[in-house]
Amino acid sequence: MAIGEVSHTGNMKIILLFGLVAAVLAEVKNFDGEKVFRLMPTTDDHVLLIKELANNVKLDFWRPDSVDLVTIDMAVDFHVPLAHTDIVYTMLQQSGMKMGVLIEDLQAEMEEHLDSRDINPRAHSYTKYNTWDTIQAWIASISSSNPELISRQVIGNTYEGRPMNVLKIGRKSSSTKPSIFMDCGIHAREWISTAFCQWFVKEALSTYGTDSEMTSLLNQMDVYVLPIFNIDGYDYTHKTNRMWRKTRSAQSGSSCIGADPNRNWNAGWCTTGASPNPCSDTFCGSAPESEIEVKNVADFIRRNKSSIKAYLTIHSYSQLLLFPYSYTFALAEHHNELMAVAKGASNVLRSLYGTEYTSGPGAATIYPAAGGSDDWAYDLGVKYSFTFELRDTGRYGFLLPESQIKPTCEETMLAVKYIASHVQKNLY
Ligand code: DDK
Ligand code: ZN
Ligand code: ZN
Repeated sequence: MAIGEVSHTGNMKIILLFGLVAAVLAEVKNFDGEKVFRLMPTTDDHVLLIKELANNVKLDFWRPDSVDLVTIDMAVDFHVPLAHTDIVYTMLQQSGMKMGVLIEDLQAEMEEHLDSRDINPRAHSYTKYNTWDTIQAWIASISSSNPELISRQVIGNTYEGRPMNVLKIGRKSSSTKPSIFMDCGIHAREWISTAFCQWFVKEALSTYGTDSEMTSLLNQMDVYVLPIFNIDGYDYTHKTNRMWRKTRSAQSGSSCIGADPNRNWNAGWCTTGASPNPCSDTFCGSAPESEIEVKNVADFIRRNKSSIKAYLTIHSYSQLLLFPYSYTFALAEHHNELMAVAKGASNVLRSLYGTEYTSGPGAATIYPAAGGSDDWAYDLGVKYSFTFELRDTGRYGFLLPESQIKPTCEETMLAVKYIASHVQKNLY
């Protein structure tokens, strides 16, 4: 065809193609020019102002996880939709509250945090943020890689029907061994958490037989790993909204979607630091275990209650190592021992790259929050129950660059192994 001549059907195809691409792109939330603010409320008026702002503008709270949890003298990080940036900025400036901008352009940061140089986006890598499809394929292949050390079981499906796989790692034995249960990815946007469970499985398999601590652990105990708890939410953060936290379940009487899977456990359920409003990011759900993912895991832990000696749950961000309670300020029966273990684990974590962690009971260390998995497991009788909040402290927040996956996982491994060896020495 000569230059200048136009093929009509070819044009139509191109137009259709553009339309399709635009439609697909339109579904992905764009965060161009949107900012993340860090505030330091030091008076009751400051706190009131933040609550008032949140009442009028849909703020996306990063830390704490909802406006209901904001109190005096805590760092408060939130992401502001573009349309409200100017008014929020002006009101904050007038209040005299100490404030700064953590992230200038969320979209730019979002593109930058995928900084791994791995070229094949579909291949699994321990140093990048894998999609659910890639993780699912990885689960299948790693669990059949070494039948002497690893097996898997499906403990149920998610709300949208995805299979929840628990990997069991430990030397095969004819009798039931004492065990540790660890989950990652309760919250969808906390991608470093999900990366850690994959790293842990790889390290456990590859250092068994050479690392004496790991060898002894896997000889005597089993470690159950749920690499990704909130699969529906995680998939949604990859495909539609990077900042999603909750499950993806429908809520009767509301157009808002999902409940907070770390407010949905039967432990002081919805009494503090959780919201009865389905539109809140800390919505406790319609009842304890209303979320099928929570029910599946709770059932698994109840079924294996006599063997499970420790429960570890991995979140981000803030660099904290927490233990019960969060639903009350009352100290746990084993407070002193849990505090000593948390401090020991934080010290060994820091020894690698100097990363500082704060340890303590949830209510006093981060905020009162009922319905959490750690409190539930503890009250069920799992004494060694810990919540990790991994890197960082807010520079990147949930958008921790892929280049930090390796150091974060390496240092976290030391803490997890420290806790595991304490558990192993104190079997009960
Ligand atoms: O769920 C939360 O808000 C954070 C992790 Se993003 C943990 C809060 C402390 C443990 C609650 N049982
Ligand atoms: Zn979390
Ligand atoms: Zn968190």
